[in-house]
Order: sequence, then structure tokens, then C-alpha cells
Amino acid sequence: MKPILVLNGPNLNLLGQREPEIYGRETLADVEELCRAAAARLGHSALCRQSNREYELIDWIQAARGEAAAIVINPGAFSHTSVAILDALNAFAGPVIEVHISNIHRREAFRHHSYVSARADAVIAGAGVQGYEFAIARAAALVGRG
Ligand code: CA2
Repeated sequence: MKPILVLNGPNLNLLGQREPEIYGRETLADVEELCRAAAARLGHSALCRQSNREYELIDWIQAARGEAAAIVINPGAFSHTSVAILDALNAFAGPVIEVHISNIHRREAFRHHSYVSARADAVIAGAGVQGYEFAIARAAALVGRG
């Protein structure tokens, strides 16, 4: 079975190192392990990638066509700026679940809009890193449904 691709965008490599009151104490490695474990419990696998570069995220989304069953994505600040990531996701046929660790709607106004949400089948915000677990579960349910 094709893996669930888990993408994390810019600065999420710093998880656990700064701003624990917003993003918690877990590191990116912890999040990726949580995703692999959540996927495995549901009979899936998770392939995890992080990049600070918009083009690299776009290249991975393009490569996911035919190679991934679903995409779980925390686009970081690109959520609020990137039509290019939205366009790439629009070319992917499978389920797309958007995750934000923080509740972007309770934060600055510029974080309230996400371009990616126009494509996402579900959006999870404010559940902390547990949001990734919810996202994997939802992706698996949508993939399972065929
Ligand atoms: O809440 C989220 O998951 C965000 O996608 C995180 C982005 C932010 O730009 C979005 O508005 C909401 C920022 C990620 C930065 O991550 C850091 C983690 C620890 C320390 C510093 C930055």
C-alpha cells in the first residue's frame, strides 16, 4: 500500500526548541515518530519530510501523485502565503489533511487565512501535535473508503 506522506513546512524543524507555550515541547523527530506509529496502528505507513524551501515541498507534493495514498501537511507560514503549494495540492487526487499545531484562528489576523484550506479535505488546528494523529486517522479513513 502507498504511504501517507507527512509534510512539514518552514521552521517546524525548530519544534521543541522555542515557543513551547505555542507549539509544545515535542521535537520534529517526536512528531514524525508519532505519525509513523499512528499510521502503523491503522495498517498504513507514513513517509515524513520537512523543508524550509517552498520549491522542495512542491516537488514532494508533485512526486506524491501516484506514489502516496494521502497527504498530511502542516505548511507552516506558507499556509498564509503560498498559492503555489495550493496549486500543487490541487494536482494531487488523494485525500489532503491540513494540520496546524496552534489554533491559527486565535492568533494574529494574518494567520487566519490559509490557501491550503481551499483544497484540504479536513483542517485540524489547535490540537497540539496530537493533531497529526487525528490527521493520520482521517487520512486512513478516507483512503480506506477508496
Ligand atoms: O500552528 C502551526 O502549526 C503553524 O502552521 C506553525 C507555523 C506558523 O507560521 C503557522 O501560522 C501556524 C510556524 C512554525 C514555526 O515553528 C516553530 C516551532 C518552534 C519554535 C519556533 C518555530
